[in-house]
Amino acid sequence: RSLLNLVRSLPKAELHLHIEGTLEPELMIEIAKRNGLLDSLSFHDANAARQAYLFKNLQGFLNIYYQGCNVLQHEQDFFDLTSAYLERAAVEGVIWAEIMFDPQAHTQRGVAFEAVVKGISRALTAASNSLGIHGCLIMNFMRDLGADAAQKMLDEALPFKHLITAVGLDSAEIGWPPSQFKAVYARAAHEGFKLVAHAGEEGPPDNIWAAVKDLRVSRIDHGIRCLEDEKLIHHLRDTQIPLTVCPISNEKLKVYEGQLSQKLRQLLTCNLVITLNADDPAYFGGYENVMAHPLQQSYC
Ligand code: ES4
Ligand code: ZN
Repeated sequence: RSLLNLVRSLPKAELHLHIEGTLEPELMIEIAKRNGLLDSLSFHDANAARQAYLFKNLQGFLNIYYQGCNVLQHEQDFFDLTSAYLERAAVEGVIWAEIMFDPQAHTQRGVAFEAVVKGISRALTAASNSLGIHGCLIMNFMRDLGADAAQKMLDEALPFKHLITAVGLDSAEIGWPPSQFKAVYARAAHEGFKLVAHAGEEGPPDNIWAAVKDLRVSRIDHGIRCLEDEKLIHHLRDTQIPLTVCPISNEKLKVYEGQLSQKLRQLLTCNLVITLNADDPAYFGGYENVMAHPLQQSYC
């Protein structure tokens, strides 16, 4: 227990967190009310929402996650969402947070790109001044909207380039191999963005190879299925490309068979660079306080 407290008190970095995945039901309801959207929610109190958060797979989660996104309409909504997360993370000892967001989930519904990026970024600046938590933004392309839509989003992002550090790739993985996004990643690199991508979460190890070789990412989000490919393990070890692992998310989305604790131990014994992260804590639980989770306690 004292080790647990020690870990809690340590300064931590969060490297894989979807800001839309931190939208707690209470705030979702509050924002829905002020935007006149309460009737659009399939639940009317926070407990009912949490009970609906039982997922069979990644797609089952994504459907509920994008539905939750629909209440976010104005810059103030994105500001409030991000401020609430940063306050909570600061209390849990996070001093550096790389915040992912899905612009297309909002621009598709007619929300201005500017409202999204300015709301999130203004909250981060405010928290840097008041809470001592710092960080940066990672803008994700949604894989299942395809490469042309990704190119359009990159165009929209260019005027706000100074506010965004990296691009990433998320949403459904199966059926959307990274190679399709080679051109948009090359352009993003040319524009000065750092590159990351979700790969090997639900999809096969080949997606990790493609993210590394075709997209030229410097970090893999999830990447846990590298364990099925020995050559890939050696490559990740030799290049020290980090994996931002999200054990609670993997458990809640049942992304693979077998024991998760076993998988984490394997990643460590292969001498891979891995970090522990929250992913979508409003839906999966966890936040940065992952050490409080029984799964992680076995590592203390
Ligand atoms: C996500 Cl867990 C996960 N996987 C892929 N895309 C995502 N977007 C938000 N959470
Ligand atoms: Zn993720």
